[in-house]
This record gives sequence, structure tokens and C-alpha cells, in this order.
Amino acid sequence: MKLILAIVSNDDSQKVQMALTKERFSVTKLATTGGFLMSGNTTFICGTEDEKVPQVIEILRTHSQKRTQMVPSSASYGVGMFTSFPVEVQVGGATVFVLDVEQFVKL
Ligand code: 2BA
Repeated sequence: MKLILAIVSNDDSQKVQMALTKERFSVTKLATTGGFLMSGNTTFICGTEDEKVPQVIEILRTHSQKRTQMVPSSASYGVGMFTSFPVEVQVGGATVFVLDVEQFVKL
């Protein structure tokens, strides 16, 4: 068995959730925050059989879009002189970790 952790944009989370549950995957949704952009994203926890991992990844690929986001950045020009300018950062589609599960019990 595997545990899949998938971080997706909040904008895609509903589509991902609906697609996973439609295919009868059990998922838990966590409201999370990206450490770099400090903006909200969604982390899905999904435990499933090894052979179904590719199907989960395919669903994530289909429903999570790559997008670009402008973030403020700053540069220093000598002592005490700073300027701020936006830089483009590419976010997503999905960041996926697949972990081995040692034990799975429902009590
Ligand atoms: P954030 O940390 O807010 O990162 C958003 C996007 O900013 C990233 O997109 C990446 O393109 C860029 N970025 C992140 N850290 C950076 C840095 N130190 N310098 C320059 N650019 C940086 P994604 O790679 O698609 O990641 C989307 C979100 O997935 C991340 O949001 C974070 O919440 C999570 N994530 C990505 N890689 C991770 C990892 N190795 N471990 C844990 N969480 C991760």
C-alpha cells in the first residue's frame, strides 16, 4: 500500500477532489500554505493500493494546471536604496510524494 501526498492549487482542489472520489479513492483534504509564496494551497492525503498509484497521478495531472504567478521581489542598489519589482514564478500543476505504508488499520 502507498500513501500519496499531493499539493495542488486551491483553484484546482475541487476538481481534483471530485475526480478522485468519483473513481472511489478515499481522500483527506488539508488546507495548507506554501512556504515560498505564503499563499493557500491544498494537500490531499490518499491511501491506496500500489497498482492504483498511476491512476491517482493521472487524475492529478489531468485536473491540476500549471500557472504563473507574479510575486514581489526586491533588489538593493547601494546603501539604503531598495527597489521592488515583480518576478514571475511557475506554480504546479501538482507536487506529489508517494510513500510506502508500513501498516494500515481502521479501528
Ligand atoms: P510554495 O512554497 O508557495 O511555492 C510556490 C512556487 O514557487 C513553487 O511551485 C516554485 O515554482 C516556486 N518556489 C518555491 N520555493 C522557491 C524558492 N526557494 N526559490 C524560488 N522559487 C521557489 P511548485 O514547485 O509547483 O510548488 C507548489 C507548492 O507545493 C509549494 O508552494 C509548496 O507548498 C509545495 N511544495 C513544492 N515542493 C515541495 C517540497 N519539495 N516539499 C514540500 N512542499 C513542496
